[in-house]
Amino acid sequence: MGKVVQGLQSGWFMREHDDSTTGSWLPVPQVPSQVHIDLLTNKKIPDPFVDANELAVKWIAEKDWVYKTRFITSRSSQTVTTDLVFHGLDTFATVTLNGTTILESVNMHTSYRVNISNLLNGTQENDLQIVFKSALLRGRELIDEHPEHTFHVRQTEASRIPVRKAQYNWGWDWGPILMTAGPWRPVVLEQYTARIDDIWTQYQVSPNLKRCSGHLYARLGAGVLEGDTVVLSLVYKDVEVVKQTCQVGLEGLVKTPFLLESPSLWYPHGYGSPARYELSAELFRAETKLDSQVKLVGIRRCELVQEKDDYGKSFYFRINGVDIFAGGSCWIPPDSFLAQMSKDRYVGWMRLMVESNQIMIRVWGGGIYEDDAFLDACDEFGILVWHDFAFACASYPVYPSFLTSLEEEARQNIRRLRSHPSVVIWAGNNEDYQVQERYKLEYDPEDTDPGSWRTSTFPARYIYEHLLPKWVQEEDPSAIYHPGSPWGDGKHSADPTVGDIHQWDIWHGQMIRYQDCAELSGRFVSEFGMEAYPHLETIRRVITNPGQQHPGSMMMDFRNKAGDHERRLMIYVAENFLVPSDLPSFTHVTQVLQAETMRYAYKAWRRMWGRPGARKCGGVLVWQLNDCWPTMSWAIVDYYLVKKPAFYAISRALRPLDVGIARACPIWTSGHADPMATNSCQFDVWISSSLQEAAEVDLTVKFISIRSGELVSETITTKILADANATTEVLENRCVNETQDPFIIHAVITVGGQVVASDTAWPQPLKYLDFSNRSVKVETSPSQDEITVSADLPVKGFVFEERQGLTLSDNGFDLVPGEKQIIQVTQGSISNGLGWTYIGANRSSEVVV
Ligand code: BMA
Repeated sequence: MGKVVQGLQSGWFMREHDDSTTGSWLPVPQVPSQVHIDLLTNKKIPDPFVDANELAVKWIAEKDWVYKTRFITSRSSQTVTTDLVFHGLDTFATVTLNGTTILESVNMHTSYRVNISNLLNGTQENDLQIVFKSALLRGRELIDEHPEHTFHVRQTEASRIPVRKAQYNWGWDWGPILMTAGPWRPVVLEQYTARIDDIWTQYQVSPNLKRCSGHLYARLGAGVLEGDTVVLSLVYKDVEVVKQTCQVGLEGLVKTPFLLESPSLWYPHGYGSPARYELSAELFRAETKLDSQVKLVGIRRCELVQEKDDYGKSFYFRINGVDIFAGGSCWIPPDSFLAQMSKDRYVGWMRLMVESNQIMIRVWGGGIYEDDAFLDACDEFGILVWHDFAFACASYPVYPSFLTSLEEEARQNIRRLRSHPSVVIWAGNNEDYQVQERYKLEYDPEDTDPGSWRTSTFPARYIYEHLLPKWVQEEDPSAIYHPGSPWGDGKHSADPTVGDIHQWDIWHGQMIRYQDCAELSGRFVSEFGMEAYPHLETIRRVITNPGQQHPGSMMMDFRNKAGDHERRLMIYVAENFLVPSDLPSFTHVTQVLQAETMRYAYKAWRRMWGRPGARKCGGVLVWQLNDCWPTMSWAIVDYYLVKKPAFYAISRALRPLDVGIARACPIWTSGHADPMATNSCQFDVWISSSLQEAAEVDLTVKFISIRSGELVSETITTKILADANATTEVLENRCVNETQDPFIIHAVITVGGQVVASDTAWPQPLKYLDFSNRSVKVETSPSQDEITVSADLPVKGFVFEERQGLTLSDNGFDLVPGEKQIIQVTQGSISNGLGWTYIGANRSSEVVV
């Protein structure tokens, strides 16, 4: 008999365990779910995302919760096994079936399978009940139970450390404290005679990419007998390239070797197509098919190039022999209530990556092991995934029960992720080595004895440098493992010569000016960021009192969770802009600030991609792509998928062929705010290319007065051959005639007469410039799907006020006299108007298209 799978999605009820707050059982519309979702649906709590309701729902964290349902199994017989599979329980769960405890779970990141064949009520209904204990209180108890360990923590309270639950639930510097509980991933009933547990491949692609050799595997689950057969096959575009019938042996594992000539390789977007093969296994007993499994897999050759060079040791990815500059983003959990994430929302997020030329996404360790929908989308769209293990900003313990739970968690997730071609690196943790440095915990790079790490004051080294690499090696031998993010061969985690760094001397730390990015690179910058407000619609939606809708109000400060955000944001704003106090103008300047930071950073660090043998910087990942609720944070796209101008700045800086201008900012080195220093003339121009062939490029560089729009110096035109996959320096240390008249430097590159990229360098800081009389024109096509923007004089930071459901082809750009910006409205409508503004605009009249 074949396998029958039945999702237990409906017919659930929930309530507080001791019944005192919620009263009777509340209907649960669907599982997966979490308590806040169901309490909100049943109108028992206000929306936790609105105003200060986060505080009004705080009590939920200290309660125990219970979910229950009933189900009938369609078949039962001696030869049929019935399992209940819990793909995710959040977190301390006791599961009973017909009154018998069948599972006690302690780990949100692990799935559980329980054979319930002997507990079923025949053809009658079965009662399933899951009690979720307060993870907050249990975490506090666990700390008390383990006095041998010091639970050092950065970000929120230490009770999160011993609990294997998404760490951001305890709150983070961009997220609320919302302690979830519930069946957060599907609950499924499976009935079968025998089953396939997992299928996967292990392979190697030859250096010349002409051959792929390896094995197809299937691990078999309960019910399988010696003599059963498994047909393993690999199909590409309907053509069977491998097919093998294997006899099942005692060990419950079958494998077959394969060799592919000229395999169709999986490429990240922009480099080729993300080809995938269909891997399948069918389990037979004589002629009867008992089970089957199918998976899309990809084949690629993946290397992390760490070689000694003039700058230290390189750190960059090479996929299918091509060096790839990994420009992209860091990713946090996309919702405070993950059970409400849909596949479509995941796909929507990943589309944004492709739209903005981003090639890599880093799944940050304070969240979860990402959903299959996320990974499938990355595979399909050709996005590289850097995945942290689920540890962040703390000193984790190594007591036996913690390690046992962790081993199951790690192995399961490595297995789940190993067939995804998008996943190119595992990192042991997020910033836990910084905790070791900060608290001066024991760490001797010369000490190679894992046993002594385990008993040191930084015992988690035993996890990151011994256990995790061992488990990765055993489950997925070709996977790349890196002990932490950041980490560099045991040197200081901020060492710019080795490994990856998190560059937080912009915003945090020394609060260095973003204009000085070029001095702040590393071999791979896996985090850096700048805060900005989301667009007005998002703010007004969640801060409902108009009297609170202004910078510095209590509700605005409450929503922004970043420590010292009031000071830090204001310093960066005040250094660069005249400080407005109304919400629309302040929102705008923070957005331009963030976009400027992105322009400086991505352009400067991509320039350091250099050329083969001199790849000084291998990638840049902004902190952070997304938000888990509507807030002011470092996100470049808000919770509702509304893009901030920084999104477009990154998109431009990562174009396959891009031009960059670096212009000196002598004012800050001289300390004199004199006009000559502000209006510096010294500049460089370069071209960044990720193309696989050299490109003939025409470059034009103009020097345009900000006051009059006239040229202040002779235009430079030149033809260049931009090297393939490299940086081509074009003009270095150039100067034009010094003038008191502030001017922009504007570079445009064309290929075959088509404009492919431009860049504009402004005198710094922007606040000294006179932006009066810009004569900005905004015209909409009769069909309202195209907007044309132009100005008589140079304009900085033109921004349309975006909103949910509206998609524009560009935003947050500069205007140069004589050049029109043509924007497509690709989704949504602007028939109700669309606000816009720019630096120095008169905001007193809200301008609409
Ligand atoms: C990094 C991250 C997060 C944090 C962010 C902003 O260091 O790893 O822990 O949210 O900075 O402070």
